[in-house]
Amino acid sequence: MKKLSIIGMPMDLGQLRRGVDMGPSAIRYAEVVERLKTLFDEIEDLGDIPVGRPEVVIDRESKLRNLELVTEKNGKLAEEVDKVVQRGWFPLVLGGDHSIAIGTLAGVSKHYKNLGVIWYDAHGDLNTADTSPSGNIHGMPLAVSMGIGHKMLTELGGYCPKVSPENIVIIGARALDEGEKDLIKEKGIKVYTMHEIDRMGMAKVMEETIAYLKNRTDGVHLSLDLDGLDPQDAPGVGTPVFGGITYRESHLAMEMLAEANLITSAEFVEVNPILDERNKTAKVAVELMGSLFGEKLL
Ligand code: HAR
Ligand code: MN
Ligand code: MN
Ligand code: MN
Repeated sequence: MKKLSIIGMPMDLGQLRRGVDMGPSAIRYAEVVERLKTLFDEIEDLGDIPVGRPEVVIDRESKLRNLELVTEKNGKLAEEVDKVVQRGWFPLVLGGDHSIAIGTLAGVSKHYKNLGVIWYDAHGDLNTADTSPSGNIHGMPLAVSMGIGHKMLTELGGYCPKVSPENIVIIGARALDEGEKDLIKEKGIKVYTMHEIDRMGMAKVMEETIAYLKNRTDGVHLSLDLDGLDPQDAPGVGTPVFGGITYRESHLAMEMLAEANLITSAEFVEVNPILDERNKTAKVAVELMGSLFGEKLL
């Protein structure tokens, strides 16, 4: 029985641009349930985790902006995701800024001995308070999940780390900060930057990624930041970076993941409908979900 559980996480506290809290609504408006319902035996939408009215409390100064609230809300997300996995359903989390990966992974990872993570993103999200140029926690979740960062975040869910560096594959990177580059080298994290994608082609990148993770993990989480795609295809994101993965390449990547039957949980993040063009980015997200969950062209 294939069962899909959708959870909305309207979080915008991990960065400074308002609007990404409406990501889950935009994705639902793009008919995510309708699109995916034939691909599963059962599908449920659990609604949104309440995040509140962050405009009132937004902290513009800290090196770890909104640390307490980001921790608290991610704790709630982790509990929900944990319950979904426990019931044997596939958790699909709709963001929200990328800080929500801290909660998703805290909920998922306890169910696996050796969780793998595919981080599909223009960014590494490998900063700490010391290396971050912004203080924005959405630039930190992958480091946090490896156990690197503020204790409140790394200890979420009561265990640490959530994922080990050799089980991570980053795809689409093209805007890495110096501290992130150092950490990648120090930990030996596998990264396919845009250079490798251009050079090898997406098919080869995904073949290698799948072979690499299949051997060493007992589950794989897909954390897909829509800014991994080129801004022409996904304009509705807070931190767009030119020269990204195309719409077609992204479909191919999702189709290959579906064929490999590799992914056990997923999140689609950073959709900001205020910055979007007629909900294009949310629609792209839903189409990619279709491919990820096994939609066929023929
Ligand atoms: N690396 C920068 C920072 O840490 C920018 C992060 C951009 N944010 C994201 N994450 N959308 O992928 O501030
Ligand atoms: Mn990201
Ligand atoms: Mn990003
Ligand atoms: Mn398609």
